[in-house]
This record gives sequence, C-alpha cells and structure tokens, in this order.
Amino acid sequence: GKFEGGGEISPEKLLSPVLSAFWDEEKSWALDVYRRHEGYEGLRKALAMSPDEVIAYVKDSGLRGRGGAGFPTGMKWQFIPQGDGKPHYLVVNADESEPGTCKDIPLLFANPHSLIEGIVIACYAIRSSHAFIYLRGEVVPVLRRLHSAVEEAYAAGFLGKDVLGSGLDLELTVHAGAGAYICGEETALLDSLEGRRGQPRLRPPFPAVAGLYACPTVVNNVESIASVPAILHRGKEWFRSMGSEKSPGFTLYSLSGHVTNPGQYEAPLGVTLRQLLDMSGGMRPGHRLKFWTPGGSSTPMFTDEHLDVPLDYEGVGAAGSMLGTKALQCFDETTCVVRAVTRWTEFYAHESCGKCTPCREGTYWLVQLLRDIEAGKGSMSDLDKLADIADNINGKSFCALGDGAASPIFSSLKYFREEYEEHITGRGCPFDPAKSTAWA
Ligand code: L3W
Ligand code: SF4
Repeated sequence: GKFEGGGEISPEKLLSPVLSAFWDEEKSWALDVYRRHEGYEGLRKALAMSPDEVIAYVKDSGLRGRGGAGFPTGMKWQFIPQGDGKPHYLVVNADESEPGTCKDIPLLFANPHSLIEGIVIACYAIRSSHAFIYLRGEVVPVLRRLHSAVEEAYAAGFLGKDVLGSGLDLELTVHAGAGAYICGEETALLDSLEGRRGQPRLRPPFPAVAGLYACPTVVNNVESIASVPAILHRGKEWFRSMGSEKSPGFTLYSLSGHVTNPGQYEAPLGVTLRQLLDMSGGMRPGHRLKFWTPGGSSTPMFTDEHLDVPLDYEGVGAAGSMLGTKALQCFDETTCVVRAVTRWTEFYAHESCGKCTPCREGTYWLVQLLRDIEAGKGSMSDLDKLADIADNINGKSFCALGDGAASPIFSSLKYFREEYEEHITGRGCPFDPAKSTAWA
C-alpha cells in the first residue's frame, strides 16, 4: 500500500534485501560466494567512468550517510579538493557502539566484500590510494574475518597495484580500536587512528579539508560504503525507486529489546515500526510496546503513539526525534523508564571523554540524580534539576555525545513525567525488574 513520505511500497520490495541478501548462505563472507551474487560488478562499472562521474552518480542516487547524521554521501566525496598535491584518505567508521545499534558488525561478519568493493569505488572517485577501516576493538571474530577478506581481495587484484588494470593503486589497512564509544565520533576516530588518545577535534575544519594526518579525508559509515556497489551495478534509478525523494533507497534496521525476533531487517527507508514488527513477529507474546528509540539511545524516544511514523530522515525529524543509526530498541510495559534512562546515562557518563565541562560533569550529576530517584530517594525538585542539567549539556557540549546524553532525559520527562513522580511519591520503583528481561 501507500505510506506517507515513502511512495508506493509493495510487500516484495519490503522483503527483497540487497545488503543482507545472502547472509544465511554457507560461507557468505567468501569472495567466490560474493562474486556469484554479482560481487565486484559495480566496481567494473565505476572504473569505466571517470572519477568525477562516479561522484556525480552517487550524488544523484541520493544516498545519505548511514552512521547517524544522514549527510549526502556524494556531496561529502565532492568536498575533497582535487589537484591539491596532498594524499587523500578514505576512513571507514566501523566503530559501531551506539546503544542498540547492531547492523554494521553483522554486515561485516556476513558480507565483508560489499564493504571492500565500496571502498575501492570510493577511493577511485576521491583519488585516494590508502583506505582504513577503523573497527570496534571488541569484535575480534569480525577483525579476523575482515583480515581474511582483505587478503582475498588483494590476491584477486581488487586491491594493491593497478586495480583491474585501471591505474589505481590502493592499500587497505584494517585497524582495531580499543573500545571507546567516543572513537566513533569522526574526529576522535582520526586522532585514535593517528595513535593519540581519541578525543574530538574542533570542526571546522571538517575532515574533508583536514582529516587524517591533516590531509583531505572522507569518513563514511560501513553501511554507506557497502551500499555503493549495488547502486553502481543496478543503477541510481533503481535505488531511487525505493524510499522517498529526500531519503531514497534501502537500509538496515536493527530490532532489539522485547521483540519476538530481534535482528537486522532490511527495508526501504520510510518503513514504519508497525510494518517492521508485523514482518518480524511483533512484541513478545502477551505484551505491548511502551517506548522505543528510532536510532539508538542518543535519539529522543518515542511511544506507542509513534508506530506509524515513517522511518526516514524527514518523517522521524518531523515527529521530534532523529533517524540516527536506525536502532529500534523496543521496550514493553514491564520496563521502568527511569531505570532504562539511568542505564543509558551511566553509559554516557562512562564514555564521556572528559574534554568539555558540560558533558564530563553533567553526565556525572545526571547519574547521581537518576540513581536517587530510582532508589526512592528523590524529590520533586530533582526533576527540574534533571531538566536543567540536560539543558546545560545540550548544544553546549563540544561534540554530539553530550547532546545524545541529554536526549533520553528530555524525551522521558516529556512522555513519562508521571512515572518519575511515582518513584518520588511512592519512595521507590513501582516495577518488578524480574519481569523485564531487557535489563537482566
Ligand atoms: C564538510 C561541511 N563536511 C558536515 C560532514 C561531517 C560528518 C557528516 C555529518 O554525528 C550523528 C550524531 C550522533 N563540510 C560539513 C561536512 N560535514 N558539514 O557530514 O556531520 P554531523 O555533524 O551532522 O554529524 P556527525 O558528527 O557525523 C553523527 C548520531 O549520529 N548517533 C550516533 C551514532 C553512533 C554511531 C555508531 O556507534 N556507529 O554511528 C545516533 O543517532 O548523535 O548526531 O562526516 O564531517 N560543511
Ligand atoms: Fe568529550 Fe563529552 Fe565533550 Fe564530547 S561532549 S568532547 S564526549 S566531554
């Protein structure tokens, strides 16, 4: 049927995945399996075009960054100055750590060659001869798999000297981080890659102008780059036939929490949570949705009133949140919202890099207040304090981590203020944690 902002959507389209098409095949990660599924055909098409034509093609496709901000990918590539005499770099952000987000790591595990092919295309376009994948450090099996896929690609002539006789020389380095959420922020990632403590840099200059080793650098999310080969191979019109005018194409949604079948679901942008729950088996039996995040805990939460919001950048934005990483964490009526927000805020306090005062101090104080409220030791004035501290973090911090930390405070107070008040007047948490599996 029709859905707002998304144009026509047929059930076949909802269910015909691209990125996740053959994840359940035997050795889906191997080069020969990838090639059986038309792997590296997009690269051949790209190499027959000029680099500028490839940039224009990706720009026309309307592909937007899948790491959270939705910035147009082709435009980012176009920012790289040409003829400047400096090396150019492509850095793939594989530091997936946003709470609830689990799409890049499964993609790398099941189909690493889609990323490698996308990297070769992107490097050809921006005229880069060295690319890096910055991988979240905790996922050692994925690191091993990436290393072996990169080796396969070198052996087959997709990486190294004179890629497929095109004249492009390309080195690809896989680097594992040490497990800090802040290293997913693009400039902290670059500092970490250069061997320093990962802390955000002032922007501007953006990485496109002064990035890795102060040279022009494109930093893109795994899924953004992995989407490029299919766009080249099947065409920008095909890509634009899915999703909406401003948010075209397909994407990976991660469904987690109190759902019957958690996992990765590929669908056109603009699908709704109701549709995703319908196709995946719904909430766990006997329970109903209470609140959820459209894009990880850093994006303002929604309630069951938002089940029909189109999950694209415009739809989620108009409803007062952000699409972010498309991490749909679903909580049912057994979940204490104060406890959930406390847990998230503990995460932000732990992961705050300490560079700026509003976030470093603010997240600490938010945790103290939330723990008191959850334990029945709060007072009504604490709710104003929570909002006041969040207000002093939001928009006043050095990077997006601060804003992300403030967002669950604002949205939970907006939708569930009564539940906070119940904790205060009732001198404790009205929920039985044993009944909620999410926080076990
Ligand atoms: C050149 C300009 N480049 C912007 C580039 C910029 C960046 C991209 C988007 O944060 C969000 C954040 C998290 N010249 C430019 C330019 N750029 N203007 O465009 O930039 P920006 O600042 O809008 O966002 P960001 O810094 O990339 C990302 C949210 O995502 N998030 C968390 C994500 C976490 C993960 C993870 O764990 N994997 O992705 C969740 O929602 O809060 O708002 O490349 O350089 N004039
Ligand atoms: Fe570091 Fe937080 Fe400031 Fe970002 S907002 S620079 S994470 S202290």
